Amino acid sequence: MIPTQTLSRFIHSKRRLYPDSTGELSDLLVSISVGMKYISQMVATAGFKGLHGYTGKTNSHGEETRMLDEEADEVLVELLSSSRHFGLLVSEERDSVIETEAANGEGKYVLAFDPLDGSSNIGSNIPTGTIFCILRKKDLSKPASHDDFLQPGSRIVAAGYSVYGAKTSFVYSTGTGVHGFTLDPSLGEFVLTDENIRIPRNGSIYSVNEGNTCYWSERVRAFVDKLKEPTAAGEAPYSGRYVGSLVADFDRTLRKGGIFLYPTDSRRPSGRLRLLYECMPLAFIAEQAGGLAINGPHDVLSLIPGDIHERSAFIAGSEQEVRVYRKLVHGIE
Ligand code: P6P
Repeated sequence: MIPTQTLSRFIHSKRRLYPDSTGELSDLLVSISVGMKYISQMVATAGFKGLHGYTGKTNSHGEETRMLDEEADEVLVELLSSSRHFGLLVSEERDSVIETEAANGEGKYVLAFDPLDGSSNIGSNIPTGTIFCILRKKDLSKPASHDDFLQPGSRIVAAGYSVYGAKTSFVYSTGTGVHGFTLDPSLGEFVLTDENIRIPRNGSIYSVNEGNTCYWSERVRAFVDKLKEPTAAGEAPYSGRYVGSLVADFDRTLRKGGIFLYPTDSRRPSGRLRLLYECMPLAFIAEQAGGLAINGPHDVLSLIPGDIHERSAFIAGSEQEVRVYRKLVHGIE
């Protein structure tokens, strides 16, 4: 049977549910998926094109940038700036907001993305990915501004991520469920492989960098230790899985259930992951799939970034485990 539900056909079929939709959002998602195809190719061929190395420059966070980070960033900025749907862009790789080709009045949306998350793993063939979220401008009658990125995640209109691994997958939501696609290299198309992904209510895997244990609070340590013990009912302890690439760890948690956690610690009191273009988009996906995503005491989607590169704690996954975490660590039901 030939794969018929390509991404474009699926997105446009969903659009028919909203007769008054302009199709702009559908067009955006297809544009983003084109960028992901380019990046998938770049990642797959980086090894013999000598693109695994560093550029010798540092990004706005003082981190050494890899050639692939820069290449992925440039592909997305060029593609999405010319789409004229976005008033402004934000990339992890750039200090400030990025102007686009949208004339002043154009561009109902703003887009924030991490062009190549996990790129530090690229040399060892560990999965990497692109993460994005789309917000509607606060005032459609005005040109986009920096302030349009400082909105709560509950205002996201679409979000998603890709995983460049053994296969290239693309997972997105526009607020009506989470859908997963796989790139068919022979077609050059993303084909629907998982319609309406639901995260299991609980799981048996926990995902955290245990190298940070000595920096955690006592309560975080107690929570993780508890996962490693057989339960009173005699159930086996959780399995530990940590890739060190957010998209890979999150995607496994989304599909298998359990919990991913990157809490604050004494070294990183504000957290390690980026709120706007890592935590918020993945929180949107987690909630759309029936899971939860918190920064500890608060739902990630209720947070308003104070800065486009703000960091946050991120605990996400099955409803049961995330609720137990919030109760044990923060005393919140
Ligand atoms: P740590 C990769 O550099 C990244 O930004 C995420 O993809 C990943 O979840 C995290 O950092 C890993 O951080 O401190 O465990 O190495």
